[in-house]
Parts: sequence; C-alpha cells; structure tokens
Amino acid sequence: MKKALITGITGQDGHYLTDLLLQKNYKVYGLVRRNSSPNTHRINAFLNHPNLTLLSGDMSDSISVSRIVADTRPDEIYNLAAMSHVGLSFNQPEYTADVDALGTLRMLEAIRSNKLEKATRFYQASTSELFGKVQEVPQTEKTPFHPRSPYAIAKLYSYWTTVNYREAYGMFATNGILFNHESPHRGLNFVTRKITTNVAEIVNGMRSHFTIGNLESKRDWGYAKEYVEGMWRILQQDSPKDFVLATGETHSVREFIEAAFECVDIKIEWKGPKGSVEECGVNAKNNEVLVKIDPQQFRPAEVDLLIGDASLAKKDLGWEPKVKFQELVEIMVKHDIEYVKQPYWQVEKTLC
Ligand code: NAP
Ligand code: F7E
Repeated sequence: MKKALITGITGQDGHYLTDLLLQKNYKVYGLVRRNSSPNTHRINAFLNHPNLTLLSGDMSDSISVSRIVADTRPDEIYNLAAMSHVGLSFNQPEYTADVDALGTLRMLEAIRSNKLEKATRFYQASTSELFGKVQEVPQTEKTPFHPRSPYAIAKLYSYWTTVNYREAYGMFATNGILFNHESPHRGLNFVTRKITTNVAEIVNGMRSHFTIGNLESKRDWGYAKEYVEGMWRILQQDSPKDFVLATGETHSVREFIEAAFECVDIKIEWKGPKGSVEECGVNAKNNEVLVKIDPQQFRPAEVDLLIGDASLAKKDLGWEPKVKFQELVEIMVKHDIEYVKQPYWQVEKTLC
C-alpha cells in the first residue's frame, strides 16, 4: 500500500485529492493545523475511513513538519497547504511568506533530514499567479514569471526551491503550475464561489444584490476535481518535471457573473460607465439592481489575464480537462442553490 502525506488536506484540493487517493487504495496522512473551531468540514465524509489519519502540525513550525515526515515516511507528499488568498496576502505579507515560501523549504528539508530524498516524491502546489503581469499569451512551462502579489512572490520562492532540491539533491520534486480551479468546495471569499453563493441567495429571496470588485480580470477557470488527477499523474512519471494544468479558455469576472445568473434564468444588463464604480448589473426584465461595484475589493496590483497552455500535460500525462467554463458555473450554482438553504449557512457566511 502506497503512503501519501497531504498538507492542506482540509482545503478544496485536499478534499478532492483525499477522495482520489483513498479510491486508489493509498494510506493517506493529512497534516492539519490547530484551529479553535473545527476546520475539517470538507473531509468529514472520510474521517472514519480506515486508511485516513490526520496529524496535528503547522507549516510555520519545522519541528512538527519534520516529525510528521519521520513518523509517516510517505512515498508521496502533496504540499497543498498555503495562505491561498491573493487579495488577503497584501494585508498579511509576512505570514504569507512564512507559510507559502518557508513552509515548502521546511517540508523539503524534512525529507532530506529524514534521509528520504530517494524514497519520497514531492509535489508543490505552484500557481498561474507566478505569471502575474503576463509576458506571453497563452502561458506555458517556459513563460517567464512576473509575480504581482505577496502570495505570488512567496509561491515563486517555493517554485524555485522545488527546482533547486531536484537539481541539487536528485529528488523527485515537481511543480504543478495550476491555473484557477473551482468547485462547490471552493472557499467562500474567492470570486467564483462568492458569485455563485450570492446568486443562490438572490434566487432564494435571501438578499437583493451583492458587491464585487474588478469585473475585467480574466481567468482560466477549471474544475478542481479534474486537477487533482493531474497532480497525482505528475508524481507517477518516470522522471520529475514541472507541468502547467489549465483549460486553455479564459473568461472575465463579468462573464462569470452573467453565466451564473443565466443558470437561474436571469439576464444581466450592465448600466453606468463601464469600468467605473457607478457601473451596476441589473435584471434585464425589471431593472432591479443585482450587482454593485465595491472599490474595497480591488487589489493594489492586479493580474489582468491568465490563460494556460497545457499541451505538455496532455502529451506526457494524458491529462486533459473535460469540464469547461459553462458546465463549471452550472455545477457550482446548482450546488449553492441548495447549499444556502441549510441552517448552518447563516453561520458559515458570517465566519467567512
Ligand atoms: P485552500 O482551499 O485555501 O486550502 C488551503 C489549505 O492550506 C487548507 O487546508 C488550510 O488549512 C491549509 N493551511 C493554511 N495555512 C496552513 C498552515 N500554516 N499550516 C498548515 N496548513 C495550512 O486552497 P486550495 O484552493 O485547495 O489550493 C491548494 C493549494 O494549491 C494552495 O497551496 C494554493 O495556493 C494552490 N493553488 C490553488 C489554485 C486554485 O485555483 N485553487 C491554483 C493554483 C495553486 P485550514 O483549513 O485550517 O485553513
Ligand atoms: O480572484 C477578481 C480579483 O480571489 C479572481 C487562488 O486560488 O487562483 C486564485 O487566485 C479575480 C481577481 O482568485 C472580487 O481581483 C473581483 O482578479 O477568485 P480570486 P485569484 O486571485 O485568481 C490562483 C491560481 C491561486 O493560486 C490562488 O491561490 O477576481 N475579483 N471581485 C474578486 N476576487 C475576490 N476574491 N473577491 C471579489 O469580490
């Protein structure tokens, strides 16, 4: 039985990866950080699985990271733990660097200090945010990086540390450069889930409108469930290599909003000067305002356009995403229309 250690197991990707690896008959260990209230809601369904063990640790604490590696001696490590919110990273740059940059170093050093360099394969959750102010369109494994946030800069450190440990110590250490991937398990304060839960609340009569930031930024949005399959395939190769995973399509936040409302038969019309804070989205049928602009949601530096070319993943890994933009939006809206009716929703949204 293969053993895998997942950091960030309580997050969106942690949920899907745990499901995948348990189905593949792995023994799965999850590093979980201490929280004053339960943070395992995404993996509750697996908690009684005999092949899943959660271990207490924190990526900011090298002692716990090293002890967990020593105790579990995994065949594969998926390093998914991160302060993953780009906008918030501007407010918490030091913490973001500690967890997202030094956390990766701590894990790679834990592998070395436990003499597992030749035994343990390492996957680093790298990101399309590395491309930032993009130097070419679409972005591939060869596109130069230009990070635009404390998050992206911390992830750049982790990207190169992973490459360095591969080159310096011959480790099977790889980067998956993943473009945005979403799902009903996405955190509530990322733009897709924010839109789908708000549309769900509007359609259920629980709110009249919601606010949003930059409508024009474009993202290559895929379905998280398919991306964790790519992560696993990256670690099953004969030799370590870095891969872009993306859909090859890009859409703006504005288009995401329009598509989400279309799922509930509402056509959005935009009124007011385009790109201004006075712009708003109204219901074309009755002129009711459904979307307003909130200048607070704009970032000090924005990533305007991301679109990935995952040809290498298709060629080497046989990985190609099937779920594209429209279907992804439908999956999320359909889920959230029911989700916001649950009693705990009122509590959950205030905690977000
Ligand atoms: P997520 O839902 O925000 O999950 C992040 C996970 O990291 C959570 O389990 C969180 O624990 C954990 N974590 C945060 N700080 C930690 C610490 N100090 N010690 C231990 N664990 C800690 O993120 P995701 O969307 O699943 O993304 C997974 C990884 O891929 C992240 O590294 C992210 O930066 C990267 N990535 C994501 C995307 C995307 O579009 N989703 C694209 C490219 C790369 P709590 O549950 O306790 O908060
Ligand atoms: O923003 C704009 C915002 O926070 C997308 C993370 O998983 O993917 C994610 O990072 C866009 C940005 O994701 C709101 O300005 C407008 O242009 O959903 P997001 P992200 O920043 O792309 C990458 C690949 C990662 O690696 C990260 O970990 O939407 N936007 N209005 C808004 N964004 C948010 N959050 N909230 C708004 O109200």
